Amino acid sequence: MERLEMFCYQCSQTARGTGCTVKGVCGKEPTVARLQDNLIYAIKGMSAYLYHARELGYTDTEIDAFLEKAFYTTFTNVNFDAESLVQLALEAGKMNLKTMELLNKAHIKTYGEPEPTKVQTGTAKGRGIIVTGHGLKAIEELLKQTEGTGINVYTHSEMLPAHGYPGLKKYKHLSGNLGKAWFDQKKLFAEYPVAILATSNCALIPKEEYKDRMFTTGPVRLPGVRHIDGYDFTPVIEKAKSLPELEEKTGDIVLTTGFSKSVILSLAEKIKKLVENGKIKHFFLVGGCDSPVGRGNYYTEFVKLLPKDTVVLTLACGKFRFNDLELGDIEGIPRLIDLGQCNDAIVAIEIASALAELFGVGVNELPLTLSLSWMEQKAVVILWSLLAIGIKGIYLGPILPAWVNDDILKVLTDNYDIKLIGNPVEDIKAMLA
Ligand code: SF3
Repeated sequence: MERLEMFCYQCSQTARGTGCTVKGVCGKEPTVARLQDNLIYAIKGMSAYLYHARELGYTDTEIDAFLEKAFYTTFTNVNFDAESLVQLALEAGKMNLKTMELLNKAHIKTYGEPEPTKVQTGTAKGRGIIVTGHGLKAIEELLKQTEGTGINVYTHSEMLPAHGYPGLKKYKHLSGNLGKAWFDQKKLFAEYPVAILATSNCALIPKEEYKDRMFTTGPVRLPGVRHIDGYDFTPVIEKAKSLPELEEKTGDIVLTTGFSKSVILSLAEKIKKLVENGKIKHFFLVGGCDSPVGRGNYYTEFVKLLPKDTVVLTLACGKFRFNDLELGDIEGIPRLIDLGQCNDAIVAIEIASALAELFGVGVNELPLTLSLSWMEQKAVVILWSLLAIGIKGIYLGPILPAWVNDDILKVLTDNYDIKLIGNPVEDIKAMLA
């Protein structure tokens, strides 16, 4: 049967709509199509943060209106103007700052402000549930419902920061963390015979061997996996009870998470003195969405090679490349500071602004370099948030997203001094220079 394909209004031929990269087949300027893709990724990322804020009762009509406008703009036949699509991406970045602020407020009002917390890796004796994704509301409900059942709840990947929130860490059966960034799921979930709950994006289609003990909630759906609407996790708990107990096997690594804005700002005067005395030479923000492709181990090497008089702020799952390293401290200031999930980029921005004020300089004049990994829709919108507030000289890696062509890269490098990661030794030399 003949099928109606997507129709391109520019060249009157069937086309892929956005994402066309073949100049001459679809007459639409590829850069415009790529900028539309960029905008779609940005609003997807923002929507995810907004979704989690709404779960906790926080909404904002200005953000809703922007999403509507931006999404409409990605029609194939409504905006052919590259310049205005770049402006819209910047607007998306600004609106994402508002969205991340809203989510940060929702998290803090609901669970308290995070506090530095040691998180054990490995397993405790007993039955268990692993929770992956970004949904704090889902893990909270699960913790409530598993209290007193003897089931241990483990975090995975972006759920690690849950351990820092007073309203979540009060549950003693929030046992620890298993695994690293999102893409180790297949190996990790096959290894531990426990129930699994996926709460947000970055869930992978499961292997047969653990499909029957995996559950999704919220926006996540996986083929053959039972979905839970709302927050009644009885089926997850019943499944966990039917599975064998795990043995106590304490991991060698203890992670630390939960550095909030207040914690860092309470140390601001001390940090200022250490900088003035030359004991802290430079700050790095290293993090973002980790990727299994490209040179992800660049970030491990990078952090290992940093001089001992430097401090690393981190967030999102990119930190699993190096958050098991013992970096020590500089007169009580930890050299590795985990600020939380990717949406906590807003905390990093607020800290950088506060430090800039303290030193009486602009953020770009601080001894601070941002080196971000990206892979995900959320990383795209966070990048535009940083560009929207005028941050320059960001290093990006491990690979460029597919929608960046030479023209877009030129805009990013000319206007924002974006650099691509290279060799960690050379990069560190250049950053410190
Ligand atoms: Fe990104 Fe999935 Fe890890 Fe939230 S969104 S960080 S990859």
